[in-house]
Amino acid sequence: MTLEQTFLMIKPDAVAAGKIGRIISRLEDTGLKIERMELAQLTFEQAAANYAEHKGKPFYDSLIAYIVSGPVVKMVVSGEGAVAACRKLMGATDPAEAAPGTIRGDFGLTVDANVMHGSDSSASAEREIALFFE
Ligand code: DAT
Ligand code: MG
Repeated sequence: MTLEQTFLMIKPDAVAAGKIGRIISRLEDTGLKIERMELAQLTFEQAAANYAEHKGKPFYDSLIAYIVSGPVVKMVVSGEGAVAACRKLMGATDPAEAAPGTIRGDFGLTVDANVMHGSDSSASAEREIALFFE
């Protein structure tokens, strides 16, 4: 394992529903360190860049509309193996399939409002941190 940074985002549904504190507690409870954190309204350009790999898929337009629909909490989080650790804490993409005890499993119901985003690799993390913080 190596000390890594990852990019996380609490999505509009979870911010609107007042789940920020409980989600952040789970990150801190495992020993991950929050290095940067900001409440922000994403621009359309940031949303499109973050989800470029999904352009053309049936859910793309609604995904972009959703992610800019209200404030999000964007974060840089660090720790040993932080990318994989955060993906594990988040659980499967679809909350209906995410295990109980995971953030998506416990705080979400449907894939179109699935509570959190987390980088899927160190390369994605580097790109996303630059996109959202630099
Ligand atoms: P993840 O967010 O777990 O990395 P992803 O990169 O495959 O998942 O998809 C990005 C986001 O797009 C996901 O968080 C929610 C949305 N999404 C994915 N598949 C979907 C689907 N079949 N229907 C609706 N939204 C979907
Ligand atoms: Mg992804």
